[in-house]
Amino acid sequence: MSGNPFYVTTPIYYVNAEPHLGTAYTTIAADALARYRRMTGHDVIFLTGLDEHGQKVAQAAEEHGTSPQEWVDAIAPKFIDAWEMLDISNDDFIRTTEERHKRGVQAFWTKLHDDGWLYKGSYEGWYCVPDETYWAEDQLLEGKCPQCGRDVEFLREENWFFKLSEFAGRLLAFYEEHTGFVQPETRRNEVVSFVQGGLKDLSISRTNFTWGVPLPFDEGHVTYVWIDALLNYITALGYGGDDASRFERFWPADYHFVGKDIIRFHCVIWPAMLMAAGIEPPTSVFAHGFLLTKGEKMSKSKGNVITPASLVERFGVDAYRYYFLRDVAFGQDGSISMEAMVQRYNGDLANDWGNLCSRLFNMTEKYLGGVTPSAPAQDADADETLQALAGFLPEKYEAAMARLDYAGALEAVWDLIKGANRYIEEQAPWNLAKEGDDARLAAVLYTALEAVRIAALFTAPVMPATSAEVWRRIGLGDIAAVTDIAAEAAWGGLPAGSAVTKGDPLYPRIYEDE
Ligand code: ME8
Repeated sequence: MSGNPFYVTTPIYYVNAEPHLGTAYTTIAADALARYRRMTGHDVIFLTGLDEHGQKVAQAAEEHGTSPQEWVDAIAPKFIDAWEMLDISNDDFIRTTEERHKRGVQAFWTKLHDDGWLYKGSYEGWYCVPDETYWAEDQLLEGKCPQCGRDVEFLREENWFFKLSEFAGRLLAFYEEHTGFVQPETRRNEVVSFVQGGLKDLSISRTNFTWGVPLPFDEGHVTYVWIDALLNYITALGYGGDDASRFERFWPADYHFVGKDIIRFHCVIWPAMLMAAGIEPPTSVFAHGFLLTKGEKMSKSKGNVITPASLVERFGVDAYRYYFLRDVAFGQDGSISMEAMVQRYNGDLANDWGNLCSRLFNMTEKYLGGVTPSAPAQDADADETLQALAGFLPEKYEAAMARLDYAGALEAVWDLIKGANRYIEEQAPWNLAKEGDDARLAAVLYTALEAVRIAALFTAPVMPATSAEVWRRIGLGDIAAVTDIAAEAAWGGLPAGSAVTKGDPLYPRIYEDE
Protein backbone atom coordinates (compact mmCIF):
# COMPACT_ATOMS: atom_id res chain seq x y z
CA MET A 1 0.00 0.00 0.00
CA SER A 2 1.15 3.51 -0.68
CA GLY A 3 -0.21 6.55 1.13
CA ASN A 4 0.72 8.11 4.42
CA PRO A 5 0.86 5.66 7.28
CA PHE A 6 -1.88 6.08 9.87
CA TYR A 7 -1.98 4.03 13.05
CA VAL A 8 -4.98 4.04 15.36
CA THR A 9 -5.61 1.82 18.36
CA THR A 10 -8.25 0.99 20.96
CA PRO A 11 -7.41 -0.15 24.47
CA ILE A 12 -6.95 -3.87 24.64
CA TYR A 13 -9.90 -5.08 26.66
CA TYR A 14 -9.86 -7.31 29.71
CA VAL A 15 -11.20 -10.76 29.12
CA ASN A 16 -12.92 -10.94 32.47
CA ALA A 17 -16.07 -9.46 30.95
CA GLU A 18 -17.80 -9.81 27.62
CA PRO A 19 -17.88 -6.93 25.13
CA HIS A 20 -20.37 -4.28 26.26
CA LEU A 21 -21.66 -0.89 25.09
CA GLY A 22 -18.64 0.88 26.61
CA THR A 23 -15.95 -1.16 24.91
CA ALA A 24 -18.03 -1.19 21.72
CA TYR A 25 -18.21 2.62 21.83
CA THR A 26 -14.43 3.07 21.81
CA THR A 27 -14.07 0.45 19.11
CA ILE A 28 -16.72 1.94 16.82
CA ALA A 29 -15.25 5.42 17.14
CA ALA A 30 -11.79 4.15 16.25
CA ASP A 31 -13.29 2.16 13.39
CA ALA A 32 -15.05 5.19 11.90
CA LEU A 33 -11.79 7.12 11.93
CA ALA A 34 -9.86 4.20 10.43
CA ARG A 35 -12.44 3.86 7.65
CA TYR A 36 -12.40 7.56 6.94
CA ARG A 37 -8.60 7.68 6.80
CA ARG A 38 -8.59 4.80 4.31
CA MET A 39 -10.93 6.95 2.22
CA THR A 40 -8.48 9.86 2.45
CA GLY A 41 -5.77 7.66 0.96
CA HIS A 42 -3.91 6.74 4.12
CA ASP A 43 -2.26 3.41 4.63
CA VAL A 44 -4.07 2.47 7.83
CA ILE A 45 -3.36 0.04 10.60
CA PHE A 46 -6.26 -0.15 12.99
CA LEU A 47 -5.44 -2.29 16.00
CA THR A 48 -7.59 -3.71 18.75
CA GLY A 49 -7.15 -6.74 20.95
CA LEU A 50 -7.24 -8.31 24.37
CA ASP A 51 -5.49 -7.85 27.68
CA GLU A 52 -5.22 -11.43 28.85
CA HIS A 53 -2.78 -11.46 31.75
CA GLY A 54 -3.01 -10.32 35.36
CA GLN A 55 -4.45 -11.33 38.64
CA LYS A 56 -8.03 -10.52 37.69
CA VAL A 57 -7.99 -12.93 34.75
CA ALA A 58 -6.16 -15.57 36.79
CA GLN A 59 -8.85 -15.29 39.45
CA ALA A 60 -11.71 -15.43 36.96
CA ALA A 61 -10.22 -18.61 35.47
CA GLU A 62 -9.83 -20.15 38.90
CA GLU A 63 -13.42 -19.34 39.80
CA HIS A 64 -14.52 -21.15 36.65
CA GLY A 65 -12.27 -24.11 37.37
CA THR A 66 -10.15 -23.68 34.24
CA SER A 67 -6.58 -22.69 33.49
CA PRO A 68 -6.00 -19.03 32.59
CA GLN A 69 -5.08 -19.98 29.02
CA GLU A 70 -8.26 -22.03 28.57
CA TRP A 71 -10.24 -19.18 30.04
CA VAL A 72 -8.85 -16.50 27.71
CA ASP A 73 -9.17 -18.82 24.72
CA ALA A 74 -12.83 -19.26 25.57
CA ILE A 75 -13.52 -15.51 25.89
CA ALA A 76 -11.46 -14.23 22.94
CA PRO A 77 -13.95 -15.43 20.27
CA LYS A 78 -16.71 -13.42 21.95
CA PHE A 79 -14.79 -10.24 21.25
CA ILE A 80 -13.87 -11.30 17.74
CA ASP A 81 -17.53 -12.12 17.02
CA ALA A 82 -18.83 -8.92 18.60
CA TRP A 83 -16.50 -6.79 16.50
CA GLU A 84 -17.55 -8.67 13.39
CA MET A 85 -21.19 -8.06 14.25
CA LEU A 86 -20.45 -4.34 14.62
CA ASP A 87 -18.62 -4.22 11.27
CA ILE A 88 -15.28 -3.32 12.85
CA SER A 89 -12.56 -3.20 10.21
CA ASN A 90 -9.50 -3.79 12.38
CA ASP A 91 -6.37 -4.75 10.46
CA ASP A 92 -4.85 -6.64 13.35
CA PHE A 93 -5.98 -8.16 16.61
CA ILE A 94 -3.45 -8.63 19.36
CA ARG A 95 -3.73 -10.92 22.34
CA THR A 96 -1.13 -10.45 25.04
CA THR A 97 -0.70 -14.20 25.37
CA GLU A 98 0.66 -14.36 21.81
CA GLU A 99 4.30 -15.17 21.30
CA ARG A 100 4.97 -11.97 19.31
CA HIS A 101 3.80 -9.94 22.28
CA LYS A 102 5.79 -11.82 24.91
CA ARG A 103 8.91 -11.49 22.80
CA GLY A 104 8.45 -7.76 22.43
CA VAL A 105 7.79 -7.25 26.13
CA GLN A 106 10.93 -9.14 27.03
CA ALA A 107 13.00 -7.21 24.51
CA PHE A 108 11.68 -3.99 26.03
CA TRP A 109 12.60 -5.04 29.59
CA THR A 110 16.04 -6.16 28.53
CA LYS A 111 16.63 -2.73 27.02
CA LEU A 112 15.41 -0.82 30.10
CA HIS A 113 17.35 -3.10 32.43
CA ASP A 114 20.55 -2.71 30.39
CA ASP A 115 20.13 1.04 30.32
CA GLY A 116 19.74 1.31 34.09
CA TRP A 117 16.10 2.33 34.31
CA LEU A 118 15.09 -0.53 36.60
CA TYR A 119 16.00 -1.48 40.16
CA LYS A 120 14.86 -4.03 42.67
CA GLY A 121 13.18 -2.77 45.81
CA SER A 122 10.48 -3.71 48.18
CA TYR A 123 6.92 -2.67 47.62
CA GLU A 124 4.41 -2.06 50.32
CA GLY A 125 0.98 -0.79 49.52
CA TRP A 126 -2.50 -1.58 48.40
CA TYR A 127 -3.66 -3.26 45.23
CA CYS A 128 -7.07 -3.11 43.57
CA VAL A 129 -7.47 -6.34 41.61
CA PRO A 130 -10.54 -5.28 39.52
CA ASP A 131 -8.65 -2.17 38.34
CA GLU A 132 -5.23 -3.86 38.50
CA THR A 133 -3.89 -0.69 40.09
CA TYR A 134 -1.52 0.10 42.97
CA TRP A 135 -2.47 2.69 45.58
CA ALA A 136 -0.61 4.30 48.46
CA GLU A 137 -2.27 4.29 51.87
CA ASP A 138 -3.05 8.02 51.69
CA GLN A 139 -4.76 7.63 48.29
CA LEU A 140 -7.43 5.23 49.57
CA LEU A 141 -10.94 6.51 50.21
CA GLU A 142 -12.24 5.09 53.46
CA GLY A 143 -9.95 2.14 52.99
CA LYS A 144 -11.30 1.35 49.50
CA CYS A 145 -10.02 1.82 45.94
CA PRO A 146 -10.36 5.56 45.14
CA GLN A 147 -11.31 4.74 41.54
CA CYS A 148 -13.96 2.04 41.83
CA GLY A 149 -14.76 1.92 45.55
CA ARG A 150 -14.04 -1.79 45.85
CA ASP A 151 -11.84 -3.63 48.35
CA VAL A 152 -8.07 -3.42 48.04
CA GLU A 153 -5.52 -5.94 49.25
CA PHE A 154 -2.32 -5.23 51.11
CA LEU A 155 0.84 -6.18 49.25
CA ARG A 156 4.34 -6.47 50.59
CA GLU A 157 6.75 -8.00 48.14
CA GLU A 158 10.04 -7.61 46.42
CA ASN A 159 9.39 -5.91 43.07
CA TRP A 160 11.26 -4.41 40.20
CA PHE A 161 10.76 -0.69 39.87
CA PHE A 162 10.89 1.65 36.91
CA LYS A 163 12.44 5.06 37.66
CA LEU A 164 9.30 6.93 36.68
CA SER A 165 10.06 9.72 39.16
CA GLU A 166 12.93 10.88 36.94
CA PHE A 167 10.57 11.65 34.06
CA ALA A 168 8.35 14.37 35.50
CA GLY A 169 10.38 17.20 33.98
CA ARG A 170 10.70 15.54 30.58
CA LEU A 171 7.00 14.76 30.51
CA LEU A 172 6.00 18.32 31.34
CA ALA A 173 8.29 19.63 28.61
CA PHE A 174 6.80 17.08 26.23
CA TYR A 175 3.19 18.14 26.99
CA GLU A 176 4.20 21.75 26.49
CA GLU A 177 5.76 21.08 23.14
CA HIS A 178 3.12 18.62 21.92
CA THR A 179 -0.10 20.37 22.77
CA GLY A 180 -2.15 17.78 20.92
CA PHE A 181 -0.72 14.82 22.82
CA VAL A 182 -3.50 14.65 25.41
CA GLN A 183 -6.94 15.39 24.05
CA PRO A 184 -9.38 16.91 24.78
CA GLU A 185 -8.03 19.98 26.59
CA THR A 186 -9.69 19.21 29.95
CA ARG A 187 -7.86 15.90 30.11
CA ARG A 188 -4.62 17.60 29.25
CA ASN A 189 -4.97 19.94 32.23
CA GLU A 190 -5.72 16.97 34.46
CA VAL A 191 -2.61 15.13 33.30
CA VAL A 192 -0.35 18.18 33.58
CA SER A 193 -1.41 18.93 37.15
CA PHE A 194 -1.00 15.29 38.11
CA VAL A 195 2.60 15.26 36.86
CA GLN A 196 3.30 18.66 38.42
CA GLY A 197 2.46 17.00 41.74
CA GLY A 198 5.53 14.77 41.28
CA LEU A 199 5.83 11.12 40.27
CA LYS A 200 6.77 8.06 42.27
CA ASP A 201 8.75 5.16 40.89
CA LEU A 202 6.51 2.46 39.53
CA SER A 203 6.43 -1.18 40.57
CA ILE A 204 6.54 -3.15 37.33
CA SER A 205 6.59 -6.76 38.49
CA ARG A 206 4.72 -9.17 40.70
CA THR A 207 5.74 -12.40 42.39
CA ASN A 208 2.54 -13.53 44.09
CA PHE A 209 1.13 -15.14 40.93
CA THR A 210 2.56 -16.33 37.63
CA TRP A 211 0.00 -15.39 34.94
CA GLY A 212 2.05 -12.85 33.03
CA VAL A 213 5.22 -12.29 30.99
CA PRO A 214 8.32 -13.24 33.03
CA LEU A 215 11.03 -10.61 33.31
CA PRO A 216 13.88 -11.98 31.20
CA PHE A 217 16.53 -11.12 33.80
CA ASP A 218 14.58 -12.34 36.83
CA GLU A 219 12.20 -15.12 35.89
CA GLY A 220 10.52 -15.34 39.28
CA HIS A 221 8.84 -12.04 38.45
CA VAL A 222 6.03 -11.46 35.99
CA THR A 223 5.35 -8.10 34.39
CA TYR A 224 2.72 -5.92 36.04
CA VAL A 225 -0.29 -6.34 33.79
CA TRP A 226 -0.74 -2.67 32.92
CA ILE A 227 2.80 -2.35 31.64
CA ASP A 228 2.44 -5.59 29.75
CA ALA A 229 -0.77 -4.22 28.19
CA LEU A 230 0.61 -0.83 27.13
CA LEU A 231 3.39 -2.52 25.22
CA ASN A 232 0.82 -4.11 22.88
CA TYR A 233 0.81 -0.93 20.83
CA ILE A 234 4.38 -1.58 19.73
CA THR A 235 4.61 -5.36 19.91
CA ALA A 236 1.70 -5.62 17.45
CA LEU A 237 3.85 -3.71 14.96
CA GLY A 238 6.70 -6.16 15.42
CA TYR A 239 8.80 -4.38 18.03
CA GLY A 240 11.34 -6.83 19.42
CA GLY A 241 10.60 -9.35 16.66
CA ASP A 242 12.47 -10.38 13.54
CA ASP A 243 10.74 -7.96 11.24
CA ALA A 244 10.42 -4.43 12.56
CA SER A 245 9.39 -2.86 9.25
CA ARG A 246 5.81 -2.21 10.36
CA PHE A 247 7.08 -0.68 13.57
CA GLU A 248 9.40 1.60 11.65
CA ARG A 249 6.70 2.63 9.22
CA PHE A 250 3.71 3.08 11.55
CA TRP A 251 5.16 4.18 14.88
CA PRO A 252 4.48 6.66 16.50
CA ALA A 253 0.75 5.94 16.62
CA ASP A 254 -1.47 8.74 15.36
CA TYR A 255 -4.18 8.05 17.93
CA HIS A 256 -4.64 5.91 20.97
CA PHE A 257 -8.37 5.93 21.73
CA VAL A 258 -9.03 5.41 25.44
CA GLY A 259 -11.74 6.02 28.00
CA LYS A 260 -11.06 8.76 30.52
CA ASP A 261 -10.57 6.10 33.22
CA ILE A 262 -7.21 5.01 31.84
CA ILE A 263 -5.64 8.28 30.90
CA ARG A 264 -2.79 8.29 33.43
CA PHE A 265 -1.51 5.00 32.18
CA HIS A 266 -1.55 6.29 28.61
CA CYS A 267 -0.44 9.87 29.13
CA VAL A 268 2.06 9.55 31.98
CA ILE A 269 3.43 6.03 32.36
CA TRP A 270 3.39 5.07 28.68
CA PRO A 271 5.29 8.07 27.26
CA ALA A 272 7.81 7.82 30.12
CA MET A 273 8.40 4.13 29.34
CA LEU A 274 8.91 4.97 25.69
CA MET A 275 11.26 7.84 26.48
CA ALA A 276 13.34 5.50 28.64
CA ALA A 277 13.62 3.10 25.71
CA GLY A 278 14.48 5.90 23.29
CA ILE A 279 11.19 5.53 21.41
CA GLU A 280 9.03 8.46 20.41
CA PRO A 281 5.71 8.74 22.30
CA PRO A 282 2.45 8.50 20.33
CA THR A 283 1.15 11.61 18.60
CA SER A 284 -2.21 11.76 20.41
CA VAL A 285 -4.11 10.05 23.15
CA PHE A 286 -7.79 10.93 22.92
CA ALA A 287 -9.84 10.25 26.03
CA HIS A 288 -13.56 9.97 25.49
CA GLY A 289 -16.16 10.16 28.24
CA PHE A 290 -18.39 7.54 29.75
CA LEU A 291 -21.71 6.37 28.49
CA LEU A 292 -24.22 6.89 31.22
CA THR A 293 -27.61 5.32 31.58
CA LYS A 294 -29.84 7.53 33.68
CA GLY A 295 -26.75 9.44 34.82
CA GLU A 296 -24.81 6.41 36.00
CA LYS A 297 -21.78 4.76 34.45
CA MET A 298 -22.94 1.54 32.96
CA SER A 299 -21.30 -1.47 34.52
CA LYS A 300 -21.93 -5.10 35.21
CA SER A 301 -21.73 -4.67 38.96
CA LYS A 302 -24.48 -2.04 38.81
CA GLY A 303 -26.65 -4.35 36.71
CA ASN A 304 -27.53 -1.64 34.17
CA VAL A 305 -25.96 -3.26 31.14
CA ILE A 306 -27.72 -3.37 27.75
CA THR A 307 -25.87 -5.62 25.32
CA PRO A 308 -24.66 -4.54 21.88
CA ALA A 309 -26.30 -7.63 20.37
CA SER A 310 -29.76 -6.71 21.66
CA LEU A 311 -29.50 -3.22 20.16
CA VAL A 312 -28.14 -4.47 16.85
CA GLU A 313 -31.02 -6.88 16.65
CA ARG A 314 -33.53 -4.09 17.14
CA PHE A 315 -31.94 -1.24 15.19
CA GLY A 316 -29.40 -2.84 12.85
CA VAL A 317 -25.68 -2.38 12.96
CA ASP A 318 -25.41 0.93 11.11
CA ALA A 319 -28.07 2.62 13.20
CA TYR A 320 -26.26 1.39 16.30
CA ARG A 321 -22.98 2.89 15.12
CA TYR A 322 -24.72 6.11 14.09
CA TYR A 323 -26.56 6.63 17.36
CA PHE A 324 -23.53 6.51 19.64
CA LEU A 325 -21.38 8.72 17.45
CA ARG A 326 -24.15 11.22 16.68
CA ASP A 327 -25.83 11.55 20.05
CA VAL A 328 -22.85 11.58 22.44
CA ALA A 329 -20.31 14.41 22.09
CA PHE A 330 -17.04 12.54 21.73
CA GLY A 331 -14.81 13.49 24.65
CA GLN A 332 -17.66 14.16 27.06
CA ASP A 333 -19.84 11.90 29.15
CA GLY A 334 -23.13 11.22 27.46
CA SER A 335 -26.48 9.90 28.56
CA ILE A 336 -27.89 7.22 26.35
CA SER A 337 -31.43 5.93 26.33
CA MET A 338 -33.69 3.76 24.28
CA GLU A 339 -36.06 6.72 23.73
CA ALA A 340 -33.26 8.84 22.30
CA MET A 341 -32.10 5.99 20.11
CA VAL A 342 -35.60 5.44 18.69
CA GLN A 343 -35.90 9.17 18.08
CA ARG A 344 -32.58 9.41 16.24
CA TYR A 345 -33.44 6.32 14.26
CA ASN A 346 -36.84 7.50 13.14
CA GLY A 347 -35.86 11.13 12.65
CA ASP A 348 -32.40 11.07 11.11
CA LEU A 349 -32.30 7.65 9.55
CA ALA A 350 -35.83 6.58 8.60
CA ASN A 351 -37.23 10.05 7.77
CA ASP A 352 -34.25 12.02 6.49
CA TRP A 353 -31.79 9.61 4.93
CA GLY A 354 -33.82 6.46 4.28
CA ASN A 355 -36.78 8.35 2.93
CA LEU A 356 -34.65 10.51 0.65
CA CYS A 357 -33.21 7.41 -0.95
CA SER A 358 -36.54 5.58 -1.25
CA ARG A 359 -38.47 8.40 -2.86
CA LEU A 360 -35.68 9.22 -5.21
CA PHE A 361 -35.02 5.66 -6.33
CA ASN A 362 -38.77 5.18 -6.70
CA MET A 363 -39.16 8.24 -8.88
CA THR A 364 -36.15 7.28 -10.98
CA GLU A 365 -37.77 3.94 -11.59
CA LYS A 366 -41.20 5.40 -12.24
CA TYR A 367 -40.29 8.39 -14.40
CA LEU A 368 -36.97 7.42 -15.97
CA GLY A 369 -37.27 3.65 -16.29
CA GLY A 370 -34.74 3.09 -13.50
CA VAL A 371 -31.82 4.63 -15.37
CA THR A 372 -29.74 7.61 -14.22
CA PRO A 373 -30.16 10.61 -16.52
CA SER A 374 -27.25 12.66 -17.80
CA ALA A 375 -26.15 15.80 -16.02
CA PRO A 376 -28.24 18.84 -17.04
CA ALA A 377 -26.63 21.15 -19.58
CA GLN A 378 -27.60 24.10 -17.45
CA ASP A 379 -28.28 24.38 -13.73
CA ALA A 380 -31.13 26.33 -12.17
CA ASP A 381 -30.50 28.41 -9.03
CA ALA A 382 -31.93 25.72 -6.79
CA ASP A 383 -29.58 23.14 -8.32
CA GLU A 384 -26.66 25.38 -7.60
CA THR A 385 -27.73 25.82 -3.99
CA LEU A 386 -27.71 22.07 -3.49
CA GLN A 387 -24.40 21.76 -5.33
CA ALA A 388 -22.91 24.34 -3.00
CA LEU A 389 -24.01 22.33 0.05
CA ALA A 390 -22.28 19.29 -1.39
CA GLY A 391 -19.25 21.39 -2.26
CA PHE A 392 -18.72 22.50 1.35
CA LEU A 393 -19.04 19.02 2.71
CA PRO A 394 -15.53 17.53 2.22
CA GLU A 395 -13.85 20.41 4.01
CA LYS A 396 -16.38 20.63 6.83
CA TYR A 397 -16.26 16.90 7.34
CA GLU A 398 -12.47 16.79 7.37
CA ALA A 399 -12.28 19.64 9.88
CA ALA A 400 -14.69 17.86 12.21
CA MET A 401 -12.95 14.49 11.89
CA ALA A 402 -9.58 16.10 12.55
CA ARG A 403 -11.01 17.05 15.97
CA LEU A 404 -12.75 13.67 16.33
CA ASP A 405 -16.02 15.56 16.38
CA TYR A 406 -18.15 12.77 14.96
CA ALA A 407 -21.40 14.54 15.78
CA GLY A 408 -20.18 17.61 13.86
CA ALA A 409 -19.08 15.51 10.89
CA LEU A 410 -22.45 13.78 10.75
CA GLU A 411 -24.28 17.05 11.13
CA ALA A 412 -22.41 18.34 8.08
CA VAL A 413 -23.63 15.34 6.07
CA TRP A 414 -27.14 15.92 7.32
CA ASP A 415 -27.03 19.49 6.04
CA LEU A 416 -26.73 17.97 2.59
CA ILE A 417 -29.32 15.26 3.21
CA LYS A 418 -31.85 17.76 4.54
CA GLY A 419 -31.00 20.12 1.71
CA ALA A 420 -31.73 17.36 -0.79
CA ASN A 421 -35.08 16.61 0.85
CA ARG A 422 -35.99 20.29 0.71
CA TYR A 423 -34.90 20.43 -2.89
CA ILE A 424 -37.19 17.56 -3.84
CA GLU A 425 -40.12 19.13 -2.00
CA GLU A 426 -39.57 22.43 -3.75
CA GLN A 427 -38.87 21.08 -7.21
CA ALA A 428 -41.76 18.58 -6.97
CA PRO A 429 -40.70 16.15 -9.71
CA TRP A 430 -44.21 14.62 -9.62
CA ASN A 431 -45.58 17.93 -10.96
CA LEU A 432 -42.88 18.10 -13.63
CA ALA A 433 -43.90 14.60 -14.70
CA LYS A 434 -47.53 15.62 -14.84
CA GLU A 435 -46.67 18.70 -16.87
CA GLY A 436 -44.55 16.61 -19.21
CA ASP A 437 -41.43 18.73 -18.58
CA ASP A 438 -39.07 15.84 -19.21
CA ALA A 439 -35.88 17.87 -19.41
CA ARG A 440 -36.39 19.58 -16.06
CA LEU A 441 -37.61 16.32 -14.49
CA ALA A 442 -34.39 14.58 -15.53
CA ALA A 443 -32.32 17.54 -14.31
CA VAL A 444 -33.98 17.50 -10.91
CA LEU A 445 -33.61 13.76 -10.45
CA TYR A 446 -29.98 13.91 -11.55
CA THR A 447 -29.23 16.68 -9.09
CA ALA A 448 -30.87 14.92 -6.17
CA LEU A 449 -29.29 11.55 -7.03
CA GLU A 450 -25.91 13.21 -7.20
CA ALA A 451 -26.47 14.63 -3.70
CA VAL A 452 -27.33 11.12 -2.51
CA ARG A 453 -24.20 9.67 -4.09
CA ILE A 454 -22.08 12.23 -2.25
CA ALA A 455 -23.93 11.89 1.06
CA ALA A 456 -23.39 8.12 0.93
CA LEU A 457 -19.64 8.69 0.65
CA PHE A 458 -19.58 10.65 3.88
CA THR A 459 -21.91 8.39 5.81
CA ALA A 460 -19.69 5.42 4.88
CA PRO A 461 -17.16 5.68 7.75
CA VAL A 462 -19.96 5.50 10.31
CA MET A 463 -22.52 3.45 8.37
CA PRO A 464 -20.51 1.31 5.97
CA ALA A 465 -23.17 -1.25 5.11
CA THR A 466 -25.96 1.15 4.14
CA SER A 467 -23.60 3.41 2.22
CA ALA A 468 -22.40 0.44 0.20
CA GLU A 469 -26.04 -0.50 -0.41
CA VAL A 470 -26.95 3.01 -1.59
CA TRP A 471 -24.09 2.95 -4.04
CA ARG A 472 -25.18 -0.46 -5.31
CA ARG A 473 -28.73 0.81 -5.78
CA ILE A 474 -27.55 3.67 -7.97
CA GLY A 475 -25.40 1.32 -9.96
CA LEU A 476 -22.01 2.43 -8.64
CA GLY A 477 -19.00 0.34 -7.66
CA ASP A 478 -17.60 -0.63 -4.29
CA ILE A 479 -17.67 2.36 -1.97
CA ALA A 480 -15.11 0.70 0.31
CA ALA A 481 -12.58 0.94 -2.51
CA VAL A 482 -12.63 4.77 -2.50
CA THR A 483 -9.24 6.20 -1.54
CA ASP A 484 -9.75 9.86 -2.43
CA ILE A 485 -13.03 10.87 -0.92
CA ALA A 486 -12.66 14.57 -1.74
CA ALA A 487 -12.03 13.90 -5.44
CA GLU A 488 -14.80 11.33 -5.50
CA ALA A 489 -17.15 13.91 -4.01
CA ALA A 490 -16.61 16.39 -6.84
CA TRP A 491 -19.96 17.31 -8.35
CA GLY A 492 -20.91 15.43 -11.52
CA GLY A 493 -19.46 12.04 -10.69
CA LEU A 494 -22.75 10.21 -11.23
CA PRO A 495 -22.55 8.54 -14.63
CA ALA A 496 -25.56 8.62 -16.95
CA GLY A 497 -27.19 5.33 -17.88
CA SER A 498 -26.53 3.32 -14.75
CA ALA A 499 -29.30 1.14 -13.35
CA VAL A 500 -31.14 2.32 -10.25
CA THR A 501 -32.98 -0.18 -8.10
CA LYS A 502 -35.60 0.68 -5.57
CA GLY A 503 -35.01 -2.01 -2.95
CA ASP A 504 -36.52 -2.30 0.52
CA PRO A 505 -36.52 0.65 2.93
CA LEU A 506 -32.99 1.16 4.32
CA TYR A 507 -34.36 1.99 7.76
CA PRO A 508 -37.91 0.77 8.29
CA ARG A 509 -39.65 2.96 10.88
CA ILE A 510 -39.68 1.73 14.45
CA TYR A 511 -42.82 2.22 16.52
CA GLU A 512 -42.26 3.05 20.18
CA ASP A 513 -44.63 0.40 21.43
CA GLU A 514 -42.76 -2.36 19.59
O1 ME8 B 1 -8.98 -0.86 31.03
N1 ME8 B 1 -18.44 4.27 28.62
O2 ME8 B 1 -9.69 -2.70 29.82
P1 ME8 B 1 -11.26 -2.65 30.00
C1 ME8 B 1 -17.52 4.43 27.67
N2 ME8 B 1 -7.29 -3.67 29.78
N3 ME8 B 1 -16.45 3.63 27.53
C2 ME8 B 1 -16.30 2.63 28.39
C3 ME8 B 1 -17.22 2.39 29.43
C4 ME8 B 1 -18.36 3.27 29.53
N4 ME8 B 1 -19.32 3.14 30.41
N5 ME8 B 1 -16.79 1.31 30.11
C5 ME8 B 1 -15.65 0.90 29.51
C6 ME8 B 1 -8.75 -1.88 30.40
N6 ME8 B 1 -15.35 1.68 28.47
C7 ME8 B 1 -7.35 -2.30 30.11
C8 ME8 B 1 -6.81 -1.43 28.98
S1 ME8 B 1 -4.92 -0.70 27.25
C9 ME8 B 1 -3.26 -0.79 27.17
C10 ME8 B 1 -5.38 -1.68 28.61
C11 ME8 B 1 -14.21 1.54 27.53
O3 ME8 B 1 -11.78 -3.91 29.43
C12 ME8 B 1 -13.21 2.67 27.66
O4 ME8 B 1 -12.50 2.83 26.46
O5 ME8 B 1 -11.62 -2.31 31.40
C13 ME8 B 1 -12.24 2.15 28.68
O6 ME8 B 1 -11.02 2.80 28.60
C14 ME8 B 1 -12.17 0.70 28.26
O7 ME8 B 1 -13.50 0.37 27.87
C15 ME8 B 1 -11.69 -0.19 29.42
O8 ME8 B 1 -11.70 -1.49 29.01
